[in-house]
Amino acid sequence: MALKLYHFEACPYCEKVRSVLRRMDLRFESVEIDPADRSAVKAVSGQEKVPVLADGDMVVHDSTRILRYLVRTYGGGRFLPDDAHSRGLMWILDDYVDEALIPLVRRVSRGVDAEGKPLDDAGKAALKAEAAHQYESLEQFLSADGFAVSSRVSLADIALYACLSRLELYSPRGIPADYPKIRAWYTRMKT
Ligand SMILES: N[C@@H](CCC(=O)N[C@@H](CS)C(=O)NCC(=O)O)C(=O)O
Repeated sequence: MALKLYHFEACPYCEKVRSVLRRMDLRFESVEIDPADRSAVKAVSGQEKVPVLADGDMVVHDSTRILRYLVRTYGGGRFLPDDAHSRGLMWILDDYVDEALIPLVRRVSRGVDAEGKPLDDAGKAALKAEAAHQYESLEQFLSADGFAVSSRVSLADIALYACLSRLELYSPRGIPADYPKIRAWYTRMKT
């Protein structure tokens, strides 16, 4: 088997890549790492973050770069919208999920600031208000039917779903009930 993925279950960036591999019917060898021990990841990629994809001698780290590599190499055209505007928006959304949403969701669940320092009650309340604002934006953005940037699933949906699915898996609250469009979209992604 040529493809090898270094990852761990709780990692939303890894889930994004696992999901694309599954949806593209690409078989891969799974190297599940201990988040506390990055030695195998460092040895193969020269850095410590997961996911890392090895395809023979080609080693790619960073979930978005891995997606671009997979689409380019194995033809994931059906996950790209047809028109240029929607394609651009798709990559912008992917970046938003990686750089804004995932770090925010993590900080809320851990109750820490951007440097990882514990927040007081006022800080936690401000962070929750920020998360609510992001949910409201997504609620306005997503439609009652269809997907993020077109009528079919694109990489933007997969990135967002990977983030929210880790939340649902590890947080007792999951997606709050007062966001019906997000929940309906989530159900469409699940089925
Ligand atoms: N931008 C990277 C982020 C990857 C990332 O932060 N992965 C986390 C696990 S969910 C990690 O390995 N963190 C270890 C670290 O920050 O040293 C991507 O999209 O792959």
